[in-house]
Amino acid sequence: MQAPSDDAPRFETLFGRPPQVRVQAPGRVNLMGEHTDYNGGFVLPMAIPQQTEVLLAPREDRRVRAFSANLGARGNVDEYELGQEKRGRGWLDYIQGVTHVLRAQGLDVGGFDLWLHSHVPLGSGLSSSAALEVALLRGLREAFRLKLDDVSVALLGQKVECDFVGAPVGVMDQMASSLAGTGAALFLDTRSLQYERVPLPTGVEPIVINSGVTHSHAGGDYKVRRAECERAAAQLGVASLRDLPDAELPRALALPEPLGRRVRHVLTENARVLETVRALRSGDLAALGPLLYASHASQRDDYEVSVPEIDLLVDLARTEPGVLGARLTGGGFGGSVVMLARAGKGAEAAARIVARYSERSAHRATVLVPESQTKH
Ligand code: GAF
Repeated sequence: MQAPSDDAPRFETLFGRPPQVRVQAPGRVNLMGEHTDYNGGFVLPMAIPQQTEVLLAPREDRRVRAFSANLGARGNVDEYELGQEKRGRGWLDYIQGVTHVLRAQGLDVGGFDLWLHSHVPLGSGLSSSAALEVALLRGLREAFRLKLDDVSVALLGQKVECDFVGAPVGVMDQMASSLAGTGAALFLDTRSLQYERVPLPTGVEPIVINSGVTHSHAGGDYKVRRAECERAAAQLGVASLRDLPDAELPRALALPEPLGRRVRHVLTENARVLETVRALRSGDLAALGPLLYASHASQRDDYEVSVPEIDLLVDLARTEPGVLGARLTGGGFGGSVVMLARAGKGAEAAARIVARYSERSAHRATVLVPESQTKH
């Protein structure tokens, strides 16, 4: 797990007093189950070692003063008054969103000075925004003794996105950041919120490579996909695609393009999560690769959320004998690829893939996992 950087002295220089609370929350990588969460389906994320750090100190007044270390020399302390949160201030929206939703739940907090430092690359499909929301909610829980369990923290983080930032996301990322670890996947039923931790078999290790192509879920494409699923569900007479039996797929495929393909992705992806959980539990390594590649093909062809750079990384994975399989992870339209490799083979395979990617792409890919390859 990433060691905390020493931001406390910088907090003190900036705000004139030491921080009282210091917490972190991780980004996530999803092994299987993409675009299933807002359809009430299954997901299988893990935490990544990269975290977002929050340092804060409560104030006597109702002012919030926030600084992002990621903005470096360009960054200022941005401020607002509690109760006067207004959307449209860039990264500060995530902070304003947290205090806004807490108040809406009757959980009022006082003012505070805040230092943020994300080691999760922004726009990489690895949930830097969920890590920020969960880290800040953890920090405020500690500083103001809020009675919130980890599931409530995740649900509030999702509300920040949906109700304030304007990104109608599912609950996977915040649940992963709040509840998952790096050694086991979190098998989550997003409808009931029941979850189980499924350890990776000893013979397998994950690889996570950021393509360098960034995305934003407050942008149009993610919303369009979600709306397509809702339209398909309505036309098929179910409240959510989770309620559609597999036997109904032919009826879905008769819907106007592209709705049938969107439904096919969601139904087959849910099945792939269940199958991946079975393979992980039974140590059936041979089954994992085909599942990952099938998920990628489904995201690329049926759900249409991939981009050429991501497809290139997945193709390069196929040339590595130590790599079992690969797929786009996260919301798509850029972002990162997750691979499963034979234990001990990941670092070298990832380095070769990134080197060959750089020969064929204008973007710079970086290896986030295994962590020994990580550059902060
Ligand atoms: C993004 C969203 F935030 C998640 O809720 C999920 O829908 C994911 O895209 C796609 O699986 O990360």
